Amino acid sequence: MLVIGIMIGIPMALVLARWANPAIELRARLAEAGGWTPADLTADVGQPLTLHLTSDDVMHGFAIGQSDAPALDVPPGTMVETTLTFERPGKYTFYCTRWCGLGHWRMRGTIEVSGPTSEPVMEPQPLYVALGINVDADHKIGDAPSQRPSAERGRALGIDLPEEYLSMDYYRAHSPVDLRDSLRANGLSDGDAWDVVAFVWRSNTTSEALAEGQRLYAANCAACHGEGGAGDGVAANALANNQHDAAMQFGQHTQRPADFTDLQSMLGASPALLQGKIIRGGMGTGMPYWGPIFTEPQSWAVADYLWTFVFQYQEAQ
Ligand code: HEC
Ligand SMILES: [Cu+2]
Repeated sequence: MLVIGIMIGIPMALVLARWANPAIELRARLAEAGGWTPADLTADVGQPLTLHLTSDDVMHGFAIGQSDAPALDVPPGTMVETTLTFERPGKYTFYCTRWCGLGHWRMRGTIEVSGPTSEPVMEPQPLYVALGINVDADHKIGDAPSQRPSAERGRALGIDLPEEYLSMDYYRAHSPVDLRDSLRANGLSDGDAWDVVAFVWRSNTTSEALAEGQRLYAANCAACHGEGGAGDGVAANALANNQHDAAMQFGQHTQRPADFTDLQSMLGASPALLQGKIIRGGMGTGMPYWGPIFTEPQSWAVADYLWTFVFQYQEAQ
């Protein structure tokens, strides 16, 4: 009896465990062919969720937003198994990490994780919302300098700056032109004022954040905004001519990607505005939203990195 019990019981237990938590087959296809199927998954806190990932066309990638877990490659024709366990309830976004064409950015899905204590986690308000910044408003200035301001020249001026301009809170909430105007009112020449602005901007980030920002930019932004930030990535013309797949599928009017080397435009934008546009996206312009993909420090790191196209810093020239 005992032997029979073990012989039947163990396989039964295994079958039951598999049955209670069956692996979910998650198929990847180009966004225009349907993206992820299924795109909406559910899980329970603490319960393993096993996924069998396969691609029906080209190489895709799989990662969960706002997590440190490394991305998985999902090659066509093979099955990749992964098991996820979530510690906190909430809505997680999974996304493709491999450039698979113009619709790549739309290859996203969600995992709704419910838990025993389902009190919603209070998300802090993004800074651009708290400051009432309209991230879609034009912010060009009329009198941009003819060359890129230099943090090194600004530092070398050795100016004793009033304390209020040196805090992170000031930096994130103000545009370079705001600080330029304050410095001019304090008697600095225009050229010196811009260099001091570059120095203050550089003082509010770190080499580590800039390196992280550069990595995120190359992986996620360069295809549209270009390696050098000039708005001339491989997808730029399709966006400008409204041939982007978002335009064709949803009748949206996409635009040319922003040019981060355009001093007139960038010097009128605050870090909060840039980070706000990054997390919220463009709402139909073709600029994707990255809020569910990046952690908060990552979204600031990539915003900090955008200033390397505007100012001459020591690194990342
Ligand atoms: C699929 C193409 C595409 C990708 C990928 C993309 N962008 Fe954009 N982005 C755009 C377009 C188009 C605009 C202009 C329209 C708008 O502002 O909504 C834009 C605008 C912006 C702006 C607003 C600039 C300003 O002066 O107002 C910021 C900031 C920005 N993008 C940052 C990023 C970052 C950072 C990434 C990568 C994490 C990224 N974008 C990825 C297409 C893209
Ligand atoms: Cu893909």
